[in-house]
Amino acid sequence: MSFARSPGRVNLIGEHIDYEGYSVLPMAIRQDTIVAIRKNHAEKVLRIANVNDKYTECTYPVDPNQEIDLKNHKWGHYFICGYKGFYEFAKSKGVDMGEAVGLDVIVDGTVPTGSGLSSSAAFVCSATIAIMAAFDVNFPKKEIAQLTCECERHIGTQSGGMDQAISVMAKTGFAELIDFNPIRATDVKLPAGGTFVIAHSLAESQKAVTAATNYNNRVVECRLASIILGIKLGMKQQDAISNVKTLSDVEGLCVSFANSRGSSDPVVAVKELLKDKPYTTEEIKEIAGESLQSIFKNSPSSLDVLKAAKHFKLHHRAAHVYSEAKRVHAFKDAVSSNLSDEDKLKKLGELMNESHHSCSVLYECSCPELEELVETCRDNDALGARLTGAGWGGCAVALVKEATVPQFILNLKEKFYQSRIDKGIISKNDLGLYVFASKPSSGAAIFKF
Ligand code: NG1
Ligand code: MG
Repeated sequence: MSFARSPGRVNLIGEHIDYEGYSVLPMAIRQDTIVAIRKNHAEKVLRIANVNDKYTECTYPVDPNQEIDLKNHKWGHYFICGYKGFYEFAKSKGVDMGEAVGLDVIVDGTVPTGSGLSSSAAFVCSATIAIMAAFDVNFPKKEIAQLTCECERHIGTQSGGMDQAISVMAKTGFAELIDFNPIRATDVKLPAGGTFVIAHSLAESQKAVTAATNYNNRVVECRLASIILGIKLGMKQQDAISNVKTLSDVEGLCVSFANSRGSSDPVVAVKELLKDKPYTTEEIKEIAGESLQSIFKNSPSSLDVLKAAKHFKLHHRAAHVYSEAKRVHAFKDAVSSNLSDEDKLKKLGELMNESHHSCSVLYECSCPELEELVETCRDNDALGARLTGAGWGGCAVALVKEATVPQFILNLKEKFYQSRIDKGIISKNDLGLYVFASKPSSGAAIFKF
């Protein structure tokens, strides 16, 4: 029997930019998902049970090439993401896995679901690591971070790699600056005297179900913005369509075109080159010289986005991504500057507030409950507050002076949660699950018996 655990995370800054190739700055939380696993040679089936009987037992065939039924979402699908991804990776490494065997699996978890704290990545990572343990295979942490990110894409979201990277590579006491291509983690020691408080807006965001209009829609919009920027910065249409995948891919062009335009700042390029009003499908086709269906022909989940979209807010989305990428570095620079701890915390709070504004106004991934919660945090002396994770519901994170944390939490209970308790939305006894202070915790681990 083997056990694996992997934690959820809170993203401190850098929202919706990992899939555009930009660095982000999350920390692991203590809440985690635990997977117990053993081989079952008698039955050729994957049997996945949960300690919480809200999640009924799921069974799947042992075939690692099985398709996941995305139209019919089940919690066990996340285990299969890990299973498929593990086999693909093992194959690419030349590991001979022999004939597939049955697995008995039990899952237990404390990461709140649909809350922007990455319960999905905690599950996918612990599942993948448990499978590695069951088959006595091991890979370095960096490779597991890359592999688990690819695993989670089997659920149909075009995820960046932040959640899996932090869940696998976190260290107690540190937030991590995560860079991509290739994945790297740099320890970030947060200034003394500040604490991050996580608070749930009580709006649940079911990302696997709303992908076409929310998460994947933004990924598609960013790709379209990059193609058009590439063309406007002098690339041939076909080159841009074939070679430009993300907004970070075109940032370099802004530098080489700086001479003629006087600025290499991509935020300025967006202002000058992308119109403020939304683009229609026809307008984009005109600029790109190719239909959107044809540009995305190899990506079924992007085609779903095109079916659901009326227009594309390219200016706003790109302006968010480039400005948010700068804020991540400003956050890291403030932490390592020679400012006093108090001034550092003030600066971090300001950057968090700016990040929230950008998520809310430019990226439109907030919701009324999150707006109210963030506002309540600021009214109660948070140094800064913002939505965290994908948004459209889920949690906010607030930076609070350590000495005032208990009072801050009491105020949130009174001003935000009490009316929800009165309406029966949550029970008073569960409040501790919805609002809590969090310290940077440790990453994934395996226990074998
Ligand atoms: P959450 O909030 O855990 O669903 C998602 C993505 C991240 C990142 C954030 C937005 C997955 C697994 N995670 O996180 O990669 O893009 O949104 O910053 O899709
Ligand atoms: Mg998730």
